[in-house]
Amino acid sequence: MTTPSPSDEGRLVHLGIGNFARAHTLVDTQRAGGWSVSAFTGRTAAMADALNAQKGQYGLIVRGAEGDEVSIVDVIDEVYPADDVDALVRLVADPFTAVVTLTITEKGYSAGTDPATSAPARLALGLAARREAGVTEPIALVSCDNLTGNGDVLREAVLAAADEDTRAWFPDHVDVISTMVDRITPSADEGAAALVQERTGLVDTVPVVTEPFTEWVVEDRFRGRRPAWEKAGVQFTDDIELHELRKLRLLNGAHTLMAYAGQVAGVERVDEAIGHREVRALVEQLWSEARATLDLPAADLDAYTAALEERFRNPRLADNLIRIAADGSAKLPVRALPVIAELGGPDKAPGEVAAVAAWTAWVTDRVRAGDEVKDPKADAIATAAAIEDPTQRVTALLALLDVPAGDPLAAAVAAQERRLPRP
Ligand code: CS2
Repeated sequence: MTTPSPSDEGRLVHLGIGNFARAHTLVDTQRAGGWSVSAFTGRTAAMADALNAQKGQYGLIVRGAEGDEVSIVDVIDEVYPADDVDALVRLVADPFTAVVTLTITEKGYSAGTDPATSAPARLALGLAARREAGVTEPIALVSCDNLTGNGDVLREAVLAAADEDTRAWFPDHVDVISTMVDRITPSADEGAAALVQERTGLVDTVPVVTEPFTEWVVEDRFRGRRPAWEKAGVQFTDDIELHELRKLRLLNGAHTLMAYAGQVAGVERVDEAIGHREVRALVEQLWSEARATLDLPAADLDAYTAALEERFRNPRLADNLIRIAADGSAKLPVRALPVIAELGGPDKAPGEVAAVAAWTAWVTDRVRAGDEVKDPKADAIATAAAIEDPTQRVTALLALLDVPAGDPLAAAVAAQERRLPRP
């Protein structure tokens, strides 16, 4: 019997190869075995050169509260810069490719229909080529970003950019899968490369640092091939929405609150923010509100938030709040605003209002200090944050979250801004 080649089951194409995918999705794909990965970069094309120079290998440092486990991940065949549209089209059209996973961040789904700037639009071109090539096996597009119904959002974004023939062909040939992904992955610290080399011998310019916890819940409706992710502990479900909402509202919601309220209060890292008495009280408040929107037993929610608190307190992970603070205009409408609406307005959700107020206060501080705000709407944020009158300033900032003028949220946010803990 001949040994099968390590990658004879199929090819997975990954879009957006940042730290998160390399700590999560690709690790599970390696554990599943039998698949090769062709990846495309997100923002930084330099990642393609760095990983190709290392033959796709990189060091993974799993940083627990007690110590580090270091291993080499070796599942990537080749990495292309995001703008290599020809390569993406060729790979998606190839029948050996059966799965595309995406970690393109929240803003990637509203990037429009121009393939030069939009990953969903590039995928639409790839699918058109697959249709023209006559490939019959369904391909699965698997969204791994922090959005409610991320598969539905992806489907809309791809179809908006697709030609008419591809739109008609799509339902029979493409599965769009929602998933909930979870693994806190900070930016690698300065000592990470030396640690990887010392423990594994690999000279690695792009190591990944992550936490021990990892979770991936995937909608169970692939018609074509997929990696045997269950071998890596991935859970398949028919009810993805509850998993998504629980994680978005409890983990990501608390993250967003801490990112802004923590920095406004003068701390820099997640473990410091959760250890700050007043910031922690705000997190508790936000959790009690978010929990009221989740149809899950109290004991499950208690266990979930207790585990979250322990993860946030990991003193060795050094997760910087500035990482989580990026792209607030794309995150707050997913993490905080739906809870405020579902609970019946700002009066009913002071913890969620605090998350929004911490954002308006934080961007205002940054803009006025001349510091960068990383956000797809950075220019509009700078203009709004410069407005002198507090009510007008808050109203203009909230408009960037699609909150209409006159909404009671503006007054609640302006009042809450004044109550935020300061150094
Ligand atoms: C964070 C997430 O950047 C953010 O906004 O909330 O990256 C978070 O660390 C992951 O979703 C954890 O799974």
